[in-house]
Amino acid sequence: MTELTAPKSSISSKDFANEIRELLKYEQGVTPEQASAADVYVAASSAVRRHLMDSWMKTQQDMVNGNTKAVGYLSAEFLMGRQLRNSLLNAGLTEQFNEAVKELGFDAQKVIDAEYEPGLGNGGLGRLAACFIDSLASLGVPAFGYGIQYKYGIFRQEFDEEGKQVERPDYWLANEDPWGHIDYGRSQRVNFGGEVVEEDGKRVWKPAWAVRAIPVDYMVPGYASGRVNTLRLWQAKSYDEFDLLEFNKSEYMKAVEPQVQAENISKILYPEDSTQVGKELRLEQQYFFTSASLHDAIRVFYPGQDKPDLTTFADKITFQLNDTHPVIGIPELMRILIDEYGYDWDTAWTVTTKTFNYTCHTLLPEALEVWPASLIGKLLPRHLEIIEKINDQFLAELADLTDDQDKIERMRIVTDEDDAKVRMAYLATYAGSHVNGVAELHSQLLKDVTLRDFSDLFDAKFTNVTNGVTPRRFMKLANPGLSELITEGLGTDKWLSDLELLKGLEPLAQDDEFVKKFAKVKYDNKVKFAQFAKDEYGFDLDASTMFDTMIKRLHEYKRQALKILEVIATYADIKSGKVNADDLTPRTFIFGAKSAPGYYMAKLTIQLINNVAKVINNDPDVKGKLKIAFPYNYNIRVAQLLIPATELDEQISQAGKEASGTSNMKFALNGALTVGTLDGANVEIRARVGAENFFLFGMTVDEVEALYAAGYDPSKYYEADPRLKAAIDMVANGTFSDGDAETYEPLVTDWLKKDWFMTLADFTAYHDIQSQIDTLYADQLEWNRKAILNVANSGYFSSDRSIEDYLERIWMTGPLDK
Ligand code: 26W
Repeated sequence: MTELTAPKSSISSKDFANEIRELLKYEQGVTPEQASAADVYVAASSAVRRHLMDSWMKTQQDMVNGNTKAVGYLSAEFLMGRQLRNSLLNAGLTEQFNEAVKELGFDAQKVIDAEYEPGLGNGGLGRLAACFIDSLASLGVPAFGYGIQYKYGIFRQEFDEEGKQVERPDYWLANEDPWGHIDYGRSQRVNFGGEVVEEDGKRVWKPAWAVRAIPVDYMVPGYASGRVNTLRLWQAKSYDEFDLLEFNKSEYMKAVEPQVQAENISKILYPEDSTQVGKELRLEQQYFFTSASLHDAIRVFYPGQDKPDLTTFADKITFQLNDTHPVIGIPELMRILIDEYGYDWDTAWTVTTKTFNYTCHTLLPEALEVWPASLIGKLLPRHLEIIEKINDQFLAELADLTDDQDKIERMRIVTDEDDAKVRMAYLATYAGSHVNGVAELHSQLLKDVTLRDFSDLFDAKFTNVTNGVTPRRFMKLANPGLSELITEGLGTDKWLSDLELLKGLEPLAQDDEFVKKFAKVKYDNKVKFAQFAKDEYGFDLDASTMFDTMIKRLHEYKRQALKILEVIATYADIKSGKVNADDLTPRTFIFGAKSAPGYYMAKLTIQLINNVAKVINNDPDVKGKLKIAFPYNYNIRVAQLLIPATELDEQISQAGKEASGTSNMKFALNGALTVGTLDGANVEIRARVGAENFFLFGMTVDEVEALYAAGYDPSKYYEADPRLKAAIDMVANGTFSDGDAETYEPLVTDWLKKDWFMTLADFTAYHDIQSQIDTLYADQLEWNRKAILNVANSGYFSSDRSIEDYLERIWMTGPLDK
């Protein structure tokens, strides 16, 4: 007997259909006959919100009235993905929805597809925030996600005739957003600029301008917890709608200028990933949402109190700083406590340090934010004073802890130079109670390298929380076939809220019948993806070939170049007759990647992949053997279709560069095998699924270090491996640029002269592992056994487990009472 515990609302499909009809009539003013799929999407979404309303209100009340400390997840990015299916799942309304829309004469998928995906994040960091708020709600922990409701999310990517990336604005709010509830009454004032003056012995900030932060609330329904939390995203609005003095015909544009300026703050998500963007507007965004969120928390937890006792603030809510982007919240809370509520410095410091914790998501020094003190002084003069005072206090503390003057200098939060800089990661590390990395290796490297001086002196602050992903979206919704098979295999669906139960699948890897069913699910997912790729992109994909996927932001350290060079080398082998195409496992290489708009090398790599695709896909010599598919505008929706269809997952970053990775977890949980380096969470995945079920290759962190130290010369590798040489020569000689040798010259020169991420040094090892992959793939039963073992042993990588680790190691709180 299969035990089913998934939430199921008691409402009938008929009644649900009637609710949709009502909403169509009274909200949209259309009959079901007149309605479009988009209308039905809006009405159905509103209906689901209504069903969640009681739980949401009760959760808010219990949170404020109870004594369980809440969590505030401060993040500049929340990459949520589409909401309707997820909300239906958690509200227990999936079946009713499917029936109801049918009854209304609509195709369920068309209704789902009417939702435009909110892309309010760049990649891993933003998606992690989305997984975390899902898990917090599912565990019944009272929590707020706090961020920005950008009007334009991550750009919509297109490819032009030449295969170059073109960025288009992502105006995701062009149509009605039934999920976001604007709450004008709970807006906050956020001040900027001006000066600080001395009044009655006090420092008083006289700001020059202000914007109104208006909260837009999104429900975050938990799975099977009965709890609904809030994602509160702030929208910037001007206070001065019109400056009427300016308002005559010729000055019309000028009249709306202040409004335009204020509203620019929440206009656009910076499309940068892992690089510093020292832009004034970005600092404005960071201050805007952290200031509004801190004030909001005071409003929520001390309702109606003019003189709240904020010494208890850290018992009400703990704030997690998702990377350095919200770190300006530290001096802001100091300022609020001292200037707005009259606390002394030491009391304010005690409260502030207890309130904040910091997660670092990178190892690239260029991604650790640093702001010119002059810029902070201009935008936030009072905050600069506070930061300087924190720095002074820190230096005094350090002087007590060590005699090493060089170390003290290296650790300064505010650098000692003419054009002084503020190091946000250092500020967070000093002021926060805990600092964590996002995978074991990453947390170790933070201690050994990036924040070494700090870990020497404040070791107790440092901890690790390995990332995780939500099984609701990335298994149940993305892979219904596998989910059903797992439930059948385990005899329960409880694994969706207790993912370690997947371990129970282990014996089934030896059961040939089960393995065949598993293989069938994978094959069906491939067919489904191929159909999607046909409809959406016009690709002709062959589901009988191996689906070999690399999806992630385009970055040199992630080494998409390694993958494409290996594909080119194989192509060259076939063309030159060295390899008989019939001896190779036919593969479809699938890429998905956006590049930061200003990242030249990354964009050139995209162009190269597209043009290699053009050549290879049109060459009859390799037809049916090699194919490249590069769907543009990779996003959560594409991920949900592609991950379940993938057999081989590429996680091939240079060791010591990828903080964690999270798609690696999604792939393992969906039964793909990984080819990867010992980097980020790959290390932990391999340890759990077993070395024999993971294709490991490449240098380790120590080997990378040693090679740098010895003096790295990439050209040696080029000379030593004829396949590598052939591949690079092909790029250099214009094979993929209509004979033009100039096009990829910057890439070729970089590979041969610099190759900072040692693509060439790992090339041969990467090739050598390919024949092992082919051999195993030839034995489908064995391949799928290993894939099942990956699923069975990846339960640890649930974001529920990550959140439990945060609760225990950092937040020191837990679920609300039932
Ligand atoms: C200042 C510009 C900027 C913007 C974004 C710098 C850095 C970032 C992020 C920290 C980049 C990011 O998304 N990091 C990724 O975080 C994931 C979640 O922890 C990890 O799995 C990835 O390894 C890491 O690259």
